[in-house]
Amino acid sequence: MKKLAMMAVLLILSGCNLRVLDPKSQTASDQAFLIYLSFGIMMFVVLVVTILFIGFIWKYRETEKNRYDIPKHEEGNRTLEIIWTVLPIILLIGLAIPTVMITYDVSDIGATSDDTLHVNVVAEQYQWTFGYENGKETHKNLVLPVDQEVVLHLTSKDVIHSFWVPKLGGKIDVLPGEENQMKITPNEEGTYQGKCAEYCGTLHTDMRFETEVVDQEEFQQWLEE
Ligand SMILES: [Cu+2]
Repeated sequence: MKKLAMMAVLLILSGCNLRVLDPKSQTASDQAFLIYLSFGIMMFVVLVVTILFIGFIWKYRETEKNRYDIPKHEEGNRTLEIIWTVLPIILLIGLAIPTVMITYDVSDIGATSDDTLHVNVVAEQYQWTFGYENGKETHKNLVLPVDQEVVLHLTSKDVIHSFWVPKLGGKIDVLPGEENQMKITPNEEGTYQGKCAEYCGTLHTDMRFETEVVDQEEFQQWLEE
């Protein structure tokens, strides 16, 4: 009982500041759209199957009249076969097209413009280093300008970490010896919690950080400080 109560408390406390599906960037909005789309398609399938299931149970229930009937044997039904082959294909195409488009767009670093901001994100046990183009470095706070395209270049010095700011985008692995990239355009000012989402050692929890999205002027000022 005590254990259960403690687990409940942990669950409630741990969920405080890392809210998912509350997008504050274009990338996060696109990803949220994909989640809602796949959930919608899934619920549609569940609904249709449930209605048919209940309908058939009712239609073919035992009654006084049919108790001793032997059902006619159906040797395949072309219309039905076509429907349940084609319908899932259509649903999957409807899911695949936006998924591929958004996934490629989020990681299409080649399509950036001249005023894209590039930030080097280096993970190590147990801290992040956010490096800007003018040489400025921070550890606990990643500061980004609002409404500007940002490309994060993510690498690790040791083990596998995972960069995660739920309100700005999904998790992305940070690997040693390899660079992963992520394109985000924050569209609302504010402070968003971030963390390492891959257990990387004893002080893994130290890898929390804050992402501050500020207006352009404030950002330039901060950058030159
Ligand atoms: Cu880590």
